[in-house]
Amino acid sequence: MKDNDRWYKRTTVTSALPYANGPIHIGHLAGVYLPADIYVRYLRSKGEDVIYIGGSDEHGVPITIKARNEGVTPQQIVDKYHEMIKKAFADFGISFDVYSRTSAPIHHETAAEFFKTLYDKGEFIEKTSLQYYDEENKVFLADRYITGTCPHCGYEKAYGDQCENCGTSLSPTELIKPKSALSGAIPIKKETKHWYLPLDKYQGWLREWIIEGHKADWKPNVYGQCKSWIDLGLKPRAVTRDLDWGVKVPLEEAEGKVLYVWFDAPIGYISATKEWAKEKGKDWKPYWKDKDTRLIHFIGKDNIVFHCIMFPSMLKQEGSYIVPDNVPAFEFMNLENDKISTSRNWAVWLHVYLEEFPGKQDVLRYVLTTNAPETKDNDFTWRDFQARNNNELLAILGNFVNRTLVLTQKYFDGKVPEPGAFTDNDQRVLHEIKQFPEKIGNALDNFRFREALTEMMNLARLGNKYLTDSEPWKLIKTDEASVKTILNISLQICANLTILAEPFLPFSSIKLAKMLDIPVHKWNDAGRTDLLVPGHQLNKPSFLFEKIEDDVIEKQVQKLLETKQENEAKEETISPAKENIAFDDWIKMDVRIGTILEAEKVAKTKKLLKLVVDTGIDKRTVVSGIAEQYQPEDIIGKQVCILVNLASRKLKGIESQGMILMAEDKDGRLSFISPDDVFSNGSEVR
Ligand code: B3M
Ligand code: ZN
Repeated sequence: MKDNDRWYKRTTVTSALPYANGPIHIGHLAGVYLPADIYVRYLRSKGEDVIYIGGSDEHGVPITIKARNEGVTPQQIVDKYHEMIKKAFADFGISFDVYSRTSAPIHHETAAEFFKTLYDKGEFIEKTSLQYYDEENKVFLADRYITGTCPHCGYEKAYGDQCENCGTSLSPTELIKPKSALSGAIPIKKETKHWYLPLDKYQGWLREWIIEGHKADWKPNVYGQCKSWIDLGLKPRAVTRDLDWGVKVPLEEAEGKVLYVWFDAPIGYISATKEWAKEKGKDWKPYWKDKDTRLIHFIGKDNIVFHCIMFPSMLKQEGSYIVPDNVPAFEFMNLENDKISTSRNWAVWLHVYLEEFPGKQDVLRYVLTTNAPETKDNDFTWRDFQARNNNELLAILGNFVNRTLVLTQKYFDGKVPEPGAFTDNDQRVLHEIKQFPEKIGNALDNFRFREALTEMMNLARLGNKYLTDSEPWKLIKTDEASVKTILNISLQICANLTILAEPFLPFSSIKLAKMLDIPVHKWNDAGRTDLLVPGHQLNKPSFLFEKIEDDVIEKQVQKLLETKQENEAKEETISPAKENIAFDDWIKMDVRIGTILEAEKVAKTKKLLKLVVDTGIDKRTVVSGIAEQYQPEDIIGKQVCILVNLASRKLKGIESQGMILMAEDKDGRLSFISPDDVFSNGSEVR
């Protein structure tokens, strides 16, 4: 087979391994699994040697946190969601050749062996560093297991890797008053060794392989991200963690350590292939080690660095593997103009959709592909879902097929009629039918799924228009021969649709093939206008699609409205009062009225302003996290309340001597606390 300028024998297609800590939603489908499935079905239809590899990503800290929050083990979490995800994919027609899981023994063996190969080659940098350790639980603390006060905005529940209040990414040692999220105790710092993949060492190869080698065929969003990372300069990346859940590091000295989840997970593609090969009695190696194999990863844009920089570097350094040919990452799908969010239950869950819309898998496949976030984020709305079903699937594809089959039943007892002489219009239509396989195939070869689906629907439009323009229901009275020709050509279009629609609408393709009483032919038969021979007996027609009524959609919109109201209600709850303090504690605080004399933005931060405040006692510098809501020029001269006896600390290299008191409401709006009238600086606040 030829892909642009490269011959290949087979294709290995993977799609990102979803974390087994929650259900699949339409964002996952639109951005990753649906395009991958369409692409694989298309290659299979062309008779190519292709495998589609999937599985659950079952390690990582989010799973251990969910397990701890629910009082169960991580294995119980992944067992529950792995089965749920696997079943939902199967019911939706995501046609994996294997759907495995990274808690499987074959994966632990494969990932450990991969690590050991790189270790034995001396690839890793070994580094000992001080990490926070919880003495009560006798465990090192992963970043998410450390909480404390954000040094930038004072938020007291910041995590060791990020402050969710001001968005600043942090390292655990930056947190003020860090404590263990496991025991609440103050953690100690303890030495620990980890192994690092020296990505900086692969900078040259990555530049040549990606920046020079894939400028033309990788999507701009993918190519651009890789280029900026490489231009920024890559740094060594730790590939081990002090955790007890994951693939154990296969070294004597690494007791209590596991592989970093993003080191082990992509190797899951390889272990899943081994599992598939074992089951099918095939050899897995050609799919990962033969230079005539194409490797294609379908992912969301948040996984680009792992699939274009980290995993290829691992494969390249291991030395016996191929590296990806393409990584067609998609952007994100939003829901009713808001970001899909598992924690806010703001999603259309696949397993719920399948329960509430039985038999309508293809409607969702159609809508999510038509709106696929191929080059920019896109939006799913229930009204659009209804409109696409009623005005496109039903009115064009369904209507054309139904009229053709009903008229053939009515006039010719459901037998394919013998065509007579072709008019110019007939010839034109027959010629156009032949163009569709290439138009659709070319779009799919270049990962342009929306365009490919539109072209498939254009074939149905061609048939619909041909039937409407030629009006066989009128002609039958006077010119039966022409009606035979018209319906024969229309039936050939239906037969072509069973092939060309199959990658996108597999359920409808099978249903239509059954009505025509033919097998779903291979792609190479598409474009033929003799797929149905005269005299062939058709089965009784049924409807491919049905109208979706307003009340059905109203129910879904209402459900989302209730979710939004529940979320707002949660946000509305005022944070509970902190624990009581003694009066003596309060009087230790020295709050004064001060006036802002100067104000400027702090470079490279979104939230921070550097202020000079006249406190009546002195003029001092204070850094304040108010930059997103206040312009420096607007607050010069403003009188504020300032805590003057707060120990000074460095924020972004600036000595901050005190804190401006601000009020913050449930929507995150900020306000100064100012005196009713002009007060002299230094006035005491009690
Ligand atoms: N588990 C999914 C995500 O980041 C992640 C993909 C792994 S693919 C090897 O959403
Ligand atoms: Zn913060």
